[in-house]
Amino acid sequence: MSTTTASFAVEGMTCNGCVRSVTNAIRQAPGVASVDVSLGEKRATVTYDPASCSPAQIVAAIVDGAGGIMRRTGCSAAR
Ligand SMILES: [Cu+2]
Repeated sequence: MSTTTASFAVEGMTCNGCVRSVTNAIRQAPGVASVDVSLGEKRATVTYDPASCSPAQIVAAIVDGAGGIMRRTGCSAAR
């Protein structure tokens, strides 16, 4: 499969637990080959197969999978 790499701004991460949540959420999107989430840069770099996934699906995966967690501050560092 041929892959492409894109990076996405991810706001609201405060600790490595958030990084893990975001990483796991992105891995749920179809066609994702690798995920690198940077807490310091507030950024997720995703390598994926553009034939089976779109950037919008990756954004949706982040929002659905991790956005709720972070919005509720379900983050140990934030409590
Ligand atoms: Cu956290």
